[in-house]
Amino acid sequence: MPTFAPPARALVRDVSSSYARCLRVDGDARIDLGAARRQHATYIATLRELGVHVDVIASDDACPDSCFIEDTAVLLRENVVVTRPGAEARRAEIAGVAAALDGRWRAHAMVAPAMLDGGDVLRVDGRLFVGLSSRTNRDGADFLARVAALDAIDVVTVEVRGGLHLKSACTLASASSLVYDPNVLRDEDLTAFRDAGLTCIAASEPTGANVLALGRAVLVSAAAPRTAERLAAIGLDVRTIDVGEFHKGDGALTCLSLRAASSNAWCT
Ligand code: CIR
Repeated sequence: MPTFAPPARALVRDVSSSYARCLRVDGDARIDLGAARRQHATYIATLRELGVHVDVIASDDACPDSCFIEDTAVLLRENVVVTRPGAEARRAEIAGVAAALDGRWRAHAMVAPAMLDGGDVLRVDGRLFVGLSSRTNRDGADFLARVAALDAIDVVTVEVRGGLHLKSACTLASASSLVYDPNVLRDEDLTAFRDAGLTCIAASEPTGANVLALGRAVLVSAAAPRTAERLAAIGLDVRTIDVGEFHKGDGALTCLSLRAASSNAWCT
């Protein structure tokens, strides 16, 4: 049985000089590129401090959203799905990421009409919960399910009724606990997660629902101090980091990396 462990490796992508033109719901939110780059550097340094080997792909100035690399690929065991992102404006990001994935995985490029963003894919051990959202359709979930089956990983779909992605509304804080935004997910939406053995913890702040579990440590946004306190109270090693400039672009902690498990382990 594989154990839950921090990823052995993570792939991140530098913040594009055009990041201030990223897709976002609140077009009035003024993005500070310099602050975004500093926050991104801290994110990378924190992963490294926690023992994760981080590779950084150069940014693409033609792709404002390219730092949100999680959406572009789903790393499985031997296989990787290179996605077809739901937003057409983001599809040019794929080439740079596909080129950076080394020969460790067999790559499967998603084809139309399938579309899927990695932010809709929540891994819990040998299962992927896939959110059907404005960015991920059933063809995308089916494509992922076919590839995941090659690695003996199964797929369960979940309706995403609010927010951008499934993982904007819920993420793992540890192997056995899930934090969620109670404004987006109702009690009945949590049944599938509870059935998978997860304890569901309501995040006190919406930005608290996207955390990044790295073994016993968990990264929490500095914008979610009460969620951080709650997770510390259940014994997790909470690291708060400021990702405010990425919240302005509708992103958070998981979306800034693609994570690869070490052998005989799984990670979020
Ligand atoms: C977008 O709208 O696609 C980006 N501005 C934000 C993507 C965030 N991705 C993620 O949470 N996985």
